[in-house]
Amino acid sequence: MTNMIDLNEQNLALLPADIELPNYDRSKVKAGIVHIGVGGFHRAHQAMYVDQLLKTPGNEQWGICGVGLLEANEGLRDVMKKQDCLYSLIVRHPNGKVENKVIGSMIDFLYAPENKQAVIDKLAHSDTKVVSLTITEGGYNFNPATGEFDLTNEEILHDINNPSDPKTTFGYLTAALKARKEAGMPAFTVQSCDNIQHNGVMTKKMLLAFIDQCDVELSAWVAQNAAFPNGMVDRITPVTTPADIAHLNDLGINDEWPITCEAFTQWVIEDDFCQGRPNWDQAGAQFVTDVTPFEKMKIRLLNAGHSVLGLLGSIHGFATIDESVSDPLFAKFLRTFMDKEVTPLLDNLDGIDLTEYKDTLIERFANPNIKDSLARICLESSAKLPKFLIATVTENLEKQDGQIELATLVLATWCLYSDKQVDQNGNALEISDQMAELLHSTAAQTATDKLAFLGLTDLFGDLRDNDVFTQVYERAIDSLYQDNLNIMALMQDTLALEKEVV
Ligand code: CS2
Repeated sequence: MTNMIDLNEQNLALLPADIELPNYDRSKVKAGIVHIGVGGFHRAHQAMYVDQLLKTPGNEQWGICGVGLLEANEGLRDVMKKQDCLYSLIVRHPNGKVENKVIGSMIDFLYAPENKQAVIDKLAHSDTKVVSLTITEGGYNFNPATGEFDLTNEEILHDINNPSDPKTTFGYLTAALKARKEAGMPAFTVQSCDNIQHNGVMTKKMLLAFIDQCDVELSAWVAQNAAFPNGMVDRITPVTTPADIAHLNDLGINDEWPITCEAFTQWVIEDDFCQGRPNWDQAGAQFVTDVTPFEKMKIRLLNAGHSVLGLLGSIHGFATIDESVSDPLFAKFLRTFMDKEVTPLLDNLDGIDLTEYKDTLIERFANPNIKDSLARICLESSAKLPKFLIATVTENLEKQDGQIELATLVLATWCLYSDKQVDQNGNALEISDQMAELLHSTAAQTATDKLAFLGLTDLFGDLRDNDVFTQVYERAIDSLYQDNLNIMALMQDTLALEKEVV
């Protein structure tokens, strides 16, 4: 298309009338929030809430400065620079309705590898009141089985020994907090927006464990002065595809990195901030005193549900979540997993109808306009499954009548997936996991030791020693490793084994 308009500050007024624009003066916005990890999710979620808020005068102190710590963020830096940190958010409803917005809440972006000190200075700046994080489940550097900080990680060791040349989030936060303490300034709130239960508590524990290695006095000061609210975040945000860029091109806009997301969005936050906070509730978020029941419900149903479809669907040869859940057997398997293996573990939630929540989840997964790839869902499974799924199996094993058949089939499927790395038709799977090599070499021993995969005790804890579990797991492995695997037949058989809940 000719006459396409490049997305940037100067061109905002030239964009087509049906695009929602940041109708506030961005030059007046200050960065009260520094956000580490500017992935698609942050751009579809928190940055959208802030954008919404900035539309009401009086909130100018709550703009966002994005930070990319990874060398992989170089491309994002270039686009952010070119586009004055503006990007389009394409919101796709299940009925085909599409809303196109330009989000203006990010006012600056720092690419850490090119200037580490600039990032430390920004974090230490007096305007910075909240440092928010989407660094993925793996970024918190805890051992999934023990929940303790992993001091064997090489980058962490590097940061402990080189405080002025950090690589990890912990190194940066520590350098900035130290500078603030020395300058007699207040600390900041560290707000995790990742899918970890008690993400604030976890962030605090990990950060203090790191600082303890460097400066015990600083650690005590941070424990006293910083705040770490827990929160539950939710919005399905698939990976941006060329089709999303083409969609905007068709509207006459040249945006090199738009974000697509579903219409649903939720953010439940514990109101625990040490230096003030944006009134996110005015943009649709919810403040609560205890987020525990919300986060458990979301992680154990939505995120685990994704993993169930992700692993089984990958072996079947499906490519996306909507494709998987539109198969009636997959939908039944998912719903039975939710109803019989997860729901009995969830606390009562005042004002939330769990049946309705699960119905909505299935509808969201089925949204045909959100092509959420199974490759994205299965990405970094080793950091996700211990919290999303293995915790459910462990809790069920502790209960007298807990059911584990379906989740165990998924775990055994993860073994097959890591071992063979192909679907049941022999097509290669795209696997990306920090632990990929170890997962593969361990799973590859299954032929001689059916329980070999469970030897990864950092992930599975002591499940290998639990006879009730290993019996179910071994049966699943036997069926999965048969010639001419038919995963659907196996899912059907497994469903038949699930007992009726009384
Ligand atoms: C997904 C999440 O990464 C995953 O496995 O389950 O990214 C999920 O889409 C979001 O948490 C939705 O809020």
